[in-house]
Amino acid sequence: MIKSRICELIGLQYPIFQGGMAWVSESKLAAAVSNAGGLGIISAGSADAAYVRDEVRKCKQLTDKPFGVNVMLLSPFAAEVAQVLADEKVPVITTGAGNPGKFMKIWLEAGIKVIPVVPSVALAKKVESVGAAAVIAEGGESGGHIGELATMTLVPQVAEAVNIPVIAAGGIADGRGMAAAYMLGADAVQCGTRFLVADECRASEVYKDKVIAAGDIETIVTGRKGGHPVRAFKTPFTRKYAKMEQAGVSEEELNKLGTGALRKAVMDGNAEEGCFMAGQSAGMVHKRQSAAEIIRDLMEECEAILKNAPSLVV
Ligand code: TUI
Repeated sequence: MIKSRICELIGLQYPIFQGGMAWVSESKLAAAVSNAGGLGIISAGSADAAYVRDEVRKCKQLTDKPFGVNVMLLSPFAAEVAQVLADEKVPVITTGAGNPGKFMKIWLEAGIKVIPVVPSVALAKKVESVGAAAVIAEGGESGGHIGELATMTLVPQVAEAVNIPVIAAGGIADGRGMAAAYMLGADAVQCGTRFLVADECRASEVYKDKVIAAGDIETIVTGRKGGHPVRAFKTPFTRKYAKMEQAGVSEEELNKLGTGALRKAVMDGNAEEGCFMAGQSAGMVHKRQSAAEIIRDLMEECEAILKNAPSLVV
C-alpha cells in the first residue's frame, strides 16, 4: 500500500491519474481507469458542451467511482463546457493550456475539486490562492501542449511552493517514474502515453502501434514560434509542420495544416496527415494491456522500488 493525501482527498484507491488526452480520453477509458481504482479523466478537448454532457452522463453509467473531466482552456467552447460541468457536478475538473481563474467560482460553488495543470510555480501559487484542491505539475517530457520546465525541476519547485497536493506528470510511464515522483515531493502521478495503448482506449491501431514501436528519440516539439509548443511523434505531418515553421510560414497557414490533424491520428490512423501526440515516455511503453493491468503494474513496480530503497543507504 502506498499512502497518499490525494487518495483521501478524492476517494481513490491508487494515486494514479489518467491524463485527459483530446480525442483519446472518452468515457469508456475514463470509467475503466476509475473502476480500476485510479482517476479516469474524460477530455473535453475542443468539443462542444453537448458532447461533453453526453460523455459525462455515459461515464456516470459506467462507474460509481470518482472521475474527472479535463477542460482545455484554449478551446472556443471552454466557457459553455465549464457551465455544463458545474451543472453536472462532476467530482473532479482538471484544466490545461491556461489559467482557469475565471471558472473557479462556479466550479467551487458546485462542490467540484479543481486540479489545474501548471507549468510554473507562479501559476501553482495563483490557483492555490483561489481554491484549487491540488495541482498537476506537468513537465515538458509529456505529449501534447507543453510548458518550459522538465518534470525533474518543476515538481520539486512546485511542491515546495504550495501546501496542496502535487500530482507529477510528464515522462512517467512505469513504477520507476512513479517512485521518483514521490522523491521529488509529489503525492500522485498522471500518465497519458501509457494509457494510449490501454485495451479500453479508442486510439487507432496505427496510433497504438506507433507507441509500442517508439524508441527514445521518437518525438519532436513543433509550434514553439507560435507560443503553443506541442510534442508529437516524428511523422510526415510534423516534419512538414517543422519545415514550414522554419521557413517562416504564417500562423494562419500553420493552423490550417494543423486543423483536424489530431482527429486524423486518433480516429483514422492516418499516418501521413495525422498528428500523433505522445510523450517521451513512449519509448518505455512496450505492451498493450487493460487499464486495470497498467495500474496494477505501476503500483507493484513502485512499491517494490520504494521497499528496496532503504538498502541504498548504508
Ligand atoms: O494542455 C495540455 N496538453 C495538451 S492541450 C492540447 S490541444 C492543443 N493543441 C494545439 C495547441 C494547443 C493545445 C494537447 N495537449 N497539458 C497541460 C498543460 N497546460 N501543458 C501546459 C499547460 C499550461 C500552459 C500555460 C497551463 C497553464 C498555462 O498558463 C499560462 C498562464 O495563463 O499563466
